Amino acid sequence: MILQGANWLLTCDKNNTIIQDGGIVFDDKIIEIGYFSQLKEKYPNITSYEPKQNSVLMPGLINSHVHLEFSANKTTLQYGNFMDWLHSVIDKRDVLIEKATSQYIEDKLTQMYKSGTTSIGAVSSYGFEMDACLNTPINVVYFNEVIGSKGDMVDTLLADFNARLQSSISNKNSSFIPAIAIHSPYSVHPFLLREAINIARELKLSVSAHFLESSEEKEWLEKNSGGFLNFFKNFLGQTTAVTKPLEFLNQFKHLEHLSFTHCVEANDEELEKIKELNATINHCVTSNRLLNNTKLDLDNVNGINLSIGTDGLSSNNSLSMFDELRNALMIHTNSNLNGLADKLLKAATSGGAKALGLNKGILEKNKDADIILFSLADEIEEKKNLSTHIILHTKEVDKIIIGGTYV
Ligand code: MCF
Ligand code: FE
Repeated sequence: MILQGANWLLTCDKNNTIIQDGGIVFDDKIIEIGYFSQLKEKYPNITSYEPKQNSVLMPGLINSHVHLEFSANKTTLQYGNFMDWLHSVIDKRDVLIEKATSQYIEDKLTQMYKSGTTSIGAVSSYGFEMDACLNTPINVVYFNEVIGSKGDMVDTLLADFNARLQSSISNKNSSFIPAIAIHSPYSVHPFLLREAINIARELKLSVSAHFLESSEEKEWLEKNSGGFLNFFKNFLGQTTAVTKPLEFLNQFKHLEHLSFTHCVEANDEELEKIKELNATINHCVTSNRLLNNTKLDLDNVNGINLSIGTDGLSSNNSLSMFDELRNALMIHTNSNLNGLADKLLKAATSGGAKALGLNKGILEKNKDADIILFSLADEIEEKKNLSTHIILHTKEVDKIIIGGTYV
């Protein structure tokens, strides 16, 4: 059992409770939080670390949506237009995937925990990054992706998906949790969708899907026209979309941990459905900007759980959650700054935990002890600025605790 103190303890609970000169007692789970001095009296015989000046304790960050297999991209893929990006991914994915060796991905994961991330939702297209995910101390919810819209390919694709899923299930442990990703409404045949979701229900797996990321996707699904028409005609010989947006959402009933990534083009009815499904929106603001998509209207998603994802290095220049949070803080210019910063930290912790189905993301009794500790350069004059300054100034953290162990 350990007592760790800090000047500022952010619980990231629903009231955004902050304890000044706080402390946390933990083993693999959190045992108690409170004032450091009181905890020190109550637990006089355990190892304890005094609060350092301007130190902050908070839950480890949860990156709810990342594609590690595309980590080798830096200047290869095209940004600035969604269709150009998609074409470039299809053109270059083999090259990129070959470059991203297990060691390369493990190094990225190391950078991720050094910058405060203790859990991720990793979308796996091929299963090539599984070893790296098994070797990292980061908790990984491993989303085996199902993709393919052509009717005559569904049996092969389902068999391939099942093989990857089974392989991840055989490696399951307390920090490697198999899950299912549906690529998107435009790219997954209704049969594959139904099968994959049935498996998720049966095995109680978390599910995630990209949803209404671009205006081109929306136009294709609603009107069978726009930038996607040529794409589908040329690559797959299809001239109509395999589903409508609401039809797609309606397949996701009775799943406990469900998230939709992007949703920037979702209308009120679709957002209402997402809410009814008790699903989370994975917000990936940098990816949306780089692929020329619009930004999520945060005022419109009230009542829907929000989480933060970096997406992959296929649509970002960083996998650091603090970099992502800084971008989110800068892009959402309509929101009140300090209120937005509070909301973002909650989305990056408890919001992500709900999306992935983890008992983490809040500093409270009985949650897993996934905690980060770092120090601000100077004193906080106004408590209401705390989240803003954390987001602005934090690049790496000083201590990372995952499941009660210092990493
Ligand atoms: O979230 C971004 C943009 N939207 C869709 N897909 C991806 C993203 N980053 C990587 N991907 C992957 C996806 O998982 O790109 C591949 C899929 O396996 C090809 S999409 C035709
Ligand atoms: Fe993605």
